[in-house]
Amino acid sequence: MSTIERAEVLVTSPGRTFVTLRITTSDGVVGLGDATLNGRELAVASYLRDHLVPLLIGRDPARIEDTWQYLYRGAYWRRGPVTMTAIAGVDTALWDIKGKVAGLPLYQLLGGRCRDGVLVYSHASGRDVPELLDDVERFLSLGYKAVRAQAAVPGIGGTYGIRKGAVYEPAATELPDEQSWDTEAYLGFAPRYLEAVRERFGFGFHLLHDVHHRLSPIEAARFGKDVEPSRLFWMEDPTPAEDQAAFRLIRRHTTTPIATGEVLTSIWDVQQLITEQLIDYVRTTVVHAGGITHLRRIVDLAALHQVRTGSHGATDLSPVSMAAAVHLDLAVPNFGIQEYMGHPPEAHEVFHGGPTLADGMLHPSEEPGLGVTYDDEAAARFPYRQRYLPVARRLDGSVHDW
Ligand code: GCO
Ligand code: MG
Repeated sequence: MSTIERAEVLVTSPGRTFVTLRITTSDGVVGLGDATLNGRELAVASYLRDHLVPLLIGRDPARIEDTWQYLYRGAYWRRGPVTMTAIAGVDTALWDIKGKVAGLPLYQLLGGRCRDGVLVYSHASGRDVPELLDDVERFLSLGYKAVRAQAAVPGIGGTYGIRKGAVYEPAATELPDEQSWDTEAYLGFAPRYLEAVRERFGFGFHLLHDVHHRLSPIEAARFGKDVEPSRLFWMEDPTPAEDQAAFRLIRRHTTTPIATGEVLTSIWDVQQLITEQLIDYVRTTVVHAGGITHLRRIVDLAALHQVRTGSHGATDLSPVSMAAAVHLDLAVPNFGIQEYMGHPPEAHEVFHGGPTLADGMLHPSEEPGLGVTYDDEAAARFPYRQRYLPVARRLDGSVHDW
């Protein structure tokens, strides 16, 4: 029997930080799993290195479900981003190994293709409306069929989702950047620029918008009603995601589709959202929701209730996660859309291979497993740098959801 011989926790910061678990079997097969938790990444590195790696050595790499149950139930302490991201790293690496042993790309092990390619959306942003419109034009001319639009709210310093350099990275400072927030200013401004996007470019593509947990349920209801004429593909995280029952109120008032779940980590955290049909798209991911084994369970529950997938795919999900996401997206019947922001060029010096983009769709690698390799020499050129996500304060100085 082949056994797990080595499990290494690799931390590197090529443009931004990634935590990767690399498992090597006694037969010399190597599997990769992403275990990145932006701004709290070393907690996962320690969870893996100090608590999970000793449990993995000597185990049968083929027993993916059993390993998942062993690590989850065996911890006694349930759920939560650190635990679920660490388990995801192990689970993804074991699926990579299984694909390599079978000589098949991962999507074949998950049931094979359900579609020709994976529809993605990318991020257009601007410091003002003209800059946003230019950015939307850029993505449409690149062939994207779906674009998320965010513009900085005038008069408040800095907000989420606005790209500064070539690639958006919110965890950019050594200590958390303090940004300000004004709900009324946002509610007056955001619906107008979404209208401006539709006026200029029409309705022949999907338009998305991320509210980033900033509104109360009744404010989110007002926002959803207000943007109905712009026919959004979705409004994302209209209110903090952990309050599942709050989505009932939003639902009662608007037909704007709702997506949530990028910060949620288990089937229990999305159960009410899905079974009560309070959302249209579930944004849980391979990396933060316990790996392929657990995310597949969430996706199946969602399918029963006509909820589709719309997995998080920001720059903080490594190329390993993105590859895993695309294999799963290709193979599940209730796929909706995949977020895809790309990565800084340095990240591609460390991670080679992975999905390719053509006509607004991602296509997985046909290599066995995930199809991504890790370059140790390149990684050594990008030592770990600590960076934090920002925090937001209301105009009166009190802390708001970032
Ligand atoms: C998105 C997200 C991100 C997050 C980021 C936090 O929808 O893409 O909201 O951009 O802010 O992943 O690290
Ligand atoms: Mg988001």
